[in-house]
Amino acid sequence: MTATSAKKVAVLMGSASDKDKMAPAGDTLRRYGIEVDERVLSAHRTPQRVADFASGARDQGFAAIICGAGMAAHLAGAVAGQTTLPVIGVPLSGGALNGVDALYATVQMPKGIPVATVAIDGALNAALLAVQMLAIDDPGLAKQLEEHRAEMAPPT
Ligand code: RP5
Repeated sequence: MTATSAKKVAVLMGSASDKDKMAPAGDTLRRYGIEVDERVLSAHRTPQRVADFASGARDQGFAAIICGAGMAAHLAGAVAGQTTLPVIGVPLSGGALNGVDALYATVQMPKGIPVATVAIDGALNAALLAVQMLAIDDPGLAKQLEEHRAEMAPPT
């Protein structure tokens, strides 16, 4: 399958305990009519499953992969190392450092393997970024994004 026509995005999270914080990603993608596949996959608890999923994601028709994880958050980097699809990292709050650890772990990728990192608990923005990627060659999605922006604008 060619990725250019894909309208499917994966939303991965490191633990079932991340579900509430990652819910805005799936909700937002569905609002734009994009198919979502949400999975709990851990870079340290289930590393082989992460590798298997990420290395096959392009052939499975995914266009982008959103990864949310907290604490020593390796998930986005581990996924990015197994695919050339765009990977968007969501550092999650919690633990002794309340998300600053996850932010640094997610954003500070060494050169060559990028992870587009959003704010701590920024699952909604991660989804919007994925929609914007899909909208590059989809005028319908681009129009939806423009309408959404107009809704957010303060009244004049
Ligand atoms: C990370 O550790 C997960 O992404 C989660 O944010 C955090 C705590 O996980 P649990 O101990 O609640 O499973 O791997």
